[in-house]
Amino acid sequence: MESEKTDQAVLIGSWYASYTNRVKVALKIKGIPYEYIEEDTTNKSELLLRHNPVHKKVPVLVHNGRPVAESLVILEYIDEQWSRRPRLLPEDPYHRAKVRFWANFYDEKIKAGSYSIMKSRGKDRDKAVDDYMELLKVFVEGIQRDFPSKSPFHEGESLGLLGIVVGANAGNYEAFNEAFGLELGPHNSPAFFSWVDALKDHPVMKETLPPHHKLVAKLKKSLPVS
Ligand SMILES: N[C@@H](CCC(=O)N[C@@H](CS)C(=O)NCC(=O)O)C(=O)O
Repeated sequence: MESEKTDQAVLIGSWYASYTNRVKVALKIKGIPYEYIEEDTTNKSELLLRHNPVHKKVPVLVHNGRPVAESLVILEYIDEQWSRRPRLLPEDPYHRAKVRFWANFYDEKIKAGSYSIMKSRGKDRDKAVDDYMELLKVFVEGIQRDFPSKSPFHEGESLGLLGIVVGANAGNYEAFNEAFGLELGPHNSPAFFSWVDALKDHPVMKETLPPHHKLVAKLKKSLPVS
């Protein structure tokens, strides 16, 4: 259903959060005008708490006054609500299921793995990096197995849901390396980082990813105290 003349989309988010940036990319890909409200997650607003009382997290998309929370849910909502625009999910139900599966794997395992790296030091850090590489291997092999002939990161000419999820997060890997003294890159997983390098060069992704130095400074603040 599209009633664009009366549509009002408001995104509550945080500039550094890839969860927020994936929603920004989806709205831009779909060409949906939106108002953006920056949230300070260290001092949560009444607006955020009212619209996401369960998780109290960004992002929240408020569409015509009605809130939708959880970024993957929001991406699917955007795709269904503005269905005539470039699709974010494939037409084929099996491929849709596989895209959802790998997007969930990315959030539950790979993003969680990067938090483990951020929180650890010394030998624990080395172990966290090894575990992270193992997860990337599982991801790469799974994608290659499930999508042997077609990239799951694009839908036609546009970025698809999985491309948005991976690009908005791993597209920051150079800032992650600089902030945490790491050297993650193509030598670890040529396939994964070649996908990421292509995704972060997409014009919409490029204009949406946070500025490198600003993100490095923000990430450094999350370093554990030794
Ligand atoms: N599963 C959620 C995760 C969102 C999330 O973790 N948001 C962070 C920003 S990086 C947040 O709001 N953190 C504030 C907090 O945890 O209190 C989603 O996909 O939207």
